[in-house]
Amino acid sequence: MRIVVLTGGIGGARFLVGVRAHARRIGADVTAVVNVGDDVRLHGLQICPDLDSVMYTLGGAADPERGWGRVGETWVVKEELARYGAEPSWFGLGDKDTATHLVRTTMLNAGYPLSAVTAALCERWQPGLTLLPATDDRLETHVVVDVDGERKAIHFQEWWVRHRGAVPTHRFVFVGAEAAKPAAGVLEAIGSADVVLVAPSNPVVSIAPILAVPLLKEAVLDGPAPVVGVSPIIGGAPVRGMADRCLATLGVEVSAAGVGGLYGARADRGLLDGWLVDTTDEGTAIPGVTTRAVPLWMRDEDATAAMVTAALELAGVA
Ligand code: GDP
Ligand code: FO1
Ligand code: CA
Repeated sequence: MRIVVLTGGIGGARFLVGVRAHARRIGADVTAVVNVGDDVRLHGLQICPDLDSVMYTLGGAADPERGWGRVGETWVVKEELARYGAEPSWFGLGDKDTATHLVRTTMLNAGYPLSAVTAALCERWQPGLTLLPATDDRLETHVVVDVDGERKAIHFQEWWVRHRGAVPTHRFVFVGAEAAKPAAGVLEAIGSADVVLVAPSNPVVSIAPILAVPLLKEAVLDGPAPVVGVSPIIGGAPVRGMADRCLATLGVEVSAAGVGGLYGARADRGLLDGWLVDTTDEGTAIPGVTTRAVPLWMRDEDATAAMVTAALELAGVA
């Protein structure tokens, strides 16, 4: 069996730990198609937060408390940059993490596409599945906000990290998405998949930028594989992060039903055949989508693998 997972950073990474466990048991092949909208170039370095969250988590090197970056991290580079007054001071580059960005940026500058660079970085981390960026082209999420009485578009990282989303927010723009092509290997993976899973990632700033790549979205919507999503919202709140703020910007209710409705039914040119919600949200109904309620707290690998089993059952491929 071939499984494709659309994913963002930490929520998606934890889900992939369960996907990998299940896949090992049944001998399945897994490809993760990862959001690149969070990517940013700072201090001359190309930083890919979601790809790195997935790579470090699956490689056993992620910091579990912080939710991003490396466990056992040190911050000498950050402190030294601050002493130079080098901006942005609100974004923390860990020393270990910086090595990743140095290798990545050197390879990108030499002309390698991000998909090839990611494969090279994964030779060290051995994530146990194929990691692909959604696109090798430039695609960045920007956010239209009001700051100091001025309306402007800022990079997603400035909105998320510097402002913690706590500024009047009008919309998210996926700069470059219209012209972006799926990265090498993405269309092949989706076209030969037996099932596409949508991780319990932020629907607005992790999953939407992936689907903003026109040919990628078309491949999923018109492809042969059933599509099953897993709700990141449990009992009317995100488990962590700011999906509530993101959904509010779109005027979408912060609930499993709200996110399921946002994705929509495949029959109506939406994304989903099936929608997995938490038992707390039993009874969630999305027109045209088969829903099922199971525990969705990713406490550990076994609990997460059980979610994956339920998702594959819902897809009819278990
Ligand atoms: P980010 O890119 O690092 O923000 O991570 P993602 O977009 O992949 O995932 C963020 C989402 O993961 C948040 O909206 C959380 O609600 C969701 N999430 C985190 N832990 C859990 C969990 O245990 N269960 C479920 N269902 N969702 C979770
Ligand atoms: N998140 C923060 O809240 N503060 C930081 O200083 C920060 C630095 C950082 C560096 C590399 C990286 O890969 C991620 C980093 N993050 C940081 C996380 C990141 O901003 C967001 O959590 C994601 O982009 C949202 O998915
Ligand atoms: Ca993200």
